[in-house]
Amino acid sequence: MNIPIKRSVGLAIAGIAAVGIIYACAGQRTATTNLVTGDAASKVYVAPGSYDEFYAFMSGGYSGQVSVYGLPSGRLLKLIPVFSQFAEDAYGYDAETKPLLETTYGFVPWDDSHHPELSMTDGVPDGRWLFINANNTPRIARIDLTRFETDEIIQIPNSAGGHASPFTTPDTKYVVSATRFSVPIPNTDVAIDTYKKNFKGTLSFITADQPGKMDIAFQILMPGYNYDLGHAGKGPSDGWFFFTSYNSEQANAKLEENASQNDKDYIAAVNYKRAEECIAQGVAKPQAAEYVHNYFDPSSRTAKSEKKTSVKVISPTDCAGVVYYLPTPKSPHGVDVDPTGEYIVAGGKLATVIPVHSFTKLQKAIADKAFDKTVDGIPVLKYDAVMAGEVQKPGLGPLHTEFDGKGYAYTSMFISSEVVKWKLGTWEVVDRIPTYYSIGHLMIPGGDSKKPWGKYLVAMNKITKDRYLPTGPEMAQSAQLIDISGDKMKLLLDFPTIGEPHYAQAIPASVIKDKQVKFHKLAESTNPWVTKAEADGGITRTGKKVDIKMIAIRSHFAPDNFEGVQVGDTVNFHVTNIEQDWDILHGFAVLGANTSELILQPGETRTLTWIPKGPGIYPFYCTDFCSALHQEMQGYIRVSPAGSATKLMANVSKKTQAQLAEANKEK
Ligand code: RUQ
Ligand code: CUA
Repeated sequence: MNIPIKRSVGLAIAGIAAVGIIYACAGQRTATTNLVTGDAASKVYVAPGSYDEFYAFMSGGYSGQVSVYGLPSGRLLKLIPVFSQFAEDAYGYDAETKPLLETTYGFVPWDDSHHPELSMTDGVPDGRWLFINANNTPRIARIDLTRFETDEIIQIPNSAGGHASPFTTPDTKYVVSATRFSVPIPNTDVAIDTYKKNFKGTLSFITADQPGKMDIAFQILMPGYNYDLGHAGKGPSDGWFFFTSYNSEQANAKLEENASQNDKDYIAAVNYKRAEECIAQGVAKPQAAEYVHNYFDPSSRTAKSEKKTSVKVISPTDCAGVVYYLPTPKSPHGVDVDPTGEYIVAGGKLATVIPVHSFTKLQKAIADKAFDKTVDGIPVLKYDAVMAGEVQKPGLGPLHTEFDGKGYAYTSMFISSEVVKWKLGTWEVVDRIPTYYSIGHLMIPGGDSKKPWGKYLVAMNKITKDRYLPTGPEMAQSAQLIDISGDKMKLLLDFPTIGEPHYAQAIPASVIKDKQVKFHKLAESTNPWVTKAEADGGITRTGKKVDIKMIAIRSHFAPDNFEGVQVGDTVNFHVTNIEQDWDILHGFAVLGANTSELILQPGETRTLTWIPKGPGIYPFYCTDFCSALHQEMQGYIRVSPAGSATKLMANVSKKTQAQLAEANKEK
């Protein structure tokens, strides 16, 4: 096996030999290059003017966003702002999108997003929406894939870390979020060393298939472990959800050591249809819990934030059969269900095997009551009774598994930096390929669904080191495209990524590309501040608030001169781009603004709020090179001292000051 990196056995972590990696140095580059076979370049070459075959959606990790790449080229197509402010298009800065970032902790302009998940119909990605989780302030966002925009964000109450999220059910009825950190529920002031007594976990099921109405359907109260990842069942296991947990030791300090003691932790197998029955029978107790739901209405293109006050919580002790624990070796991380829905594959970070559970056996074990014990009302099934098989000697540090739909599974090996291909049913390793370096997630388009498009695999690597021209102490994270169409995996391409992509999903371009909105119909805009025609703009004063309505079109603003603003005023520029043509955007920026510019899609209205600091003349201009006369697209606003006699003026064509005053009166 030609692995161009040297390995040396490193220190032992919790009794498992970890492997330290010495990264390839320049002298070894030839070996690396040899891994790329002769036709690799032609396989990733997408000629200028041609389209890629797949859209790939990568999480931004600590950037809080989603980035969209074309595959196989690895070209970056777009960055979709989700949980973090994004000055490039005013997301989270302008009045229209700011409410999306509201939480019960106030305005939170950042998060850590790990797992993009496409909506599905009958277990197959359908390209309607993309969901993504926020890890730090637990939330789930829904992105509309006709516009590539964040439309909705729901906060998860009774949760302290939204990591196992937002995996979807095969019909997208629910997306889920499990708390990574257990905390007192409801959260309250207790001594940390009362962990075992007071700390609990929750698994949340969130209704996801009705735009504008995402909500917490119910939560299941769980033992105080750490919940890590999840995946829905499908086919025969449809109606079930599987979540990994670690720290079944319930340690509250030095988890590195103290949460690695037990030989096995658990996968929680949740029968959510059973949960629905219990709710129908009134078993769930409504609990006071504050959280917010934020929705960007596509017709006004304005977001609103609303507060919610209660959730339904089920305790497994009151709803028998809702949760079972499957013992799983050594702090499992990923849990993935194969396309047939029979096999549940765990990634045991510190395990020496890849354990696979059988759904058929799980059903039988429940019927036979093959239990070891019960934890907080949750029966723990016998390992041997549910085990389908173990992949022996797969490598070190198995994390995540995806499937090609042809009977093979591909598992990322963090410690030994490789992808391992193995056969479902026989559990034999059939191929392996090194990654550069320290792979986390891997992704096959549709690779966690019923119908994978098993042509490519993308490895998402944590460490980049020498793969690109150096850029100081921090290097970009790196993805690698691997051809999995044949028996042997073939490395095709490296491409740098933004933030830290944890997981990604991809879908054939044909599913999405022809459904794109090209512009927003001005006639249908319900934005309260829309200006639909050139002559309809103006300036109005309400106390110390001044509202300016104006249009942008190639190559001017109208009105483009304003007077009558005073120091101490708050000025809202409500700018409408009245273009009705694809990809014709305008921007708006004003001297001395303490916020980002606006970027206006054709047919939309956005608002920049500006508080002038002193008297003078302030220019504003279009920031998007929209036309030959883009540099002429400008205007002035005059600011006078407080109490000045300067009259309100907007140079609206043919509108007199008297008419303006009259229009003002009507308001
Ligand atoms: S994970 S640490 Cu998806 Cu492997 Cu977030
Ligand atoms: Cu409009 Cu430049």
